[in-house]
Amino acid sequence: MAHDSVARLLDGLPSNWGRWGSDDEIGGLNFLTPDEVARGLSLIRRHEPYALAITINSPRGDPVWPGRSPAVKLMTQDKGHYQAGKLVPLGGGLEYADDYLTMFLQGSTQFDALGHIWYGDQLYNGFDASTTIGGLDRASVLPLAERTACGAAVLIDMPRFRGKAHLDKGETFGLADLLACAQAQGTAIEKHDIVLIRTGWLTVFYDQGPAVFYAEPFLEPGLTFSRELVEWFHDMEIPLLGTDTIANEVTVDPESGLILPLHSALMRNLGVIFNEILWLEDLAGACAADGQYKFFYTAAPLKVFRGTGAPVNPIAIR
Ligand code: UVW
Repeated sequence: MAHDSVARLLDGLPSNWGRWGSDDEIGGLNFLTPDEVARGLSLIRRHEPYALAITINSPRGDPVWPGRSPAVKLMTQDKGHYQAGKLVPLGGGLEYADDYLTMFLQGSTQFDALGHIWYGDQLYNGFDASTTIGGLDRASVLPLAERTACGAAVLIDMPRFRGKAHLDKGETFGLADLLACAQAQGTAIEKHDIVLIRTGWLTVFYDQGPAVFYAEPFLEPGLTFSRELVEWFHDMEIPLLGTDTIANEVTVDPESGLILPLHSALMRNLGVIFNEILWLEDLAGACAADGQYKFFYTAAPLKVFRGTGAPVNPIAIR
């Protein structure tokens, strides 16, 4: 079924525009009330924290969406400057190293701002797309950073369910697969759960290299669009979706032929927060070892004024 536009594909599906007022810029984070933070904290059993970000400027490279470039980190001063006589120590003999980083705000583990994508000239909550010009005046990453995301989370480990190390290029799964995987794990997905999905795809980047990861056509595995899936996210009031892929969904939806339709259906229309490029391997190993796939999740992206997204190092505590 080919669709000529995402607007037609999503016609009649639920929206959360206006649900939290006409000025709302944080969407699903509204679901993460103090009660939800308490529910998340009650899931901590072993007091084991897991850092869920990948390394920025890794010697093995930075996985980024095609067209974006990896982070560039440059030293502005180090011991060499003192050795070469370019710098003198501060009073008392203090020397120091400094550096700076240039990167796409979406170029690592990050939160997408709700205004990051749009169609039909309207962003999340109906904000006009012209408010993105020169920087996001509405639905930028800053309100997400100020609010923070803390709550109960569930990990869905799709490759472990399918008996493989990682999903393959372009391999898909839908709502029925998510639910079947959760059932096989013995995990109940509850209303307001933060949903993290492992595909194992980032291991292809790090273990097999960028040439394999980016081989044409670039096609990440991932979640596929269906009306039932969007309705489920809406009914379950899922605040945040996180995965270990660059775009949180299969690159090209096989049914409609559209690129990234869930960005529109979930992020723009429902206000579901997207946390992308997560490192889930260690967390998944721990979950598999004791069969506990629920935990406390906490994250706050960097406070970037008018940013379309921002790096984040979320922490899962089991
Ligand atoms: C795009 O915007 C294309 O991707 P992402 O949401 O993964 O940053």
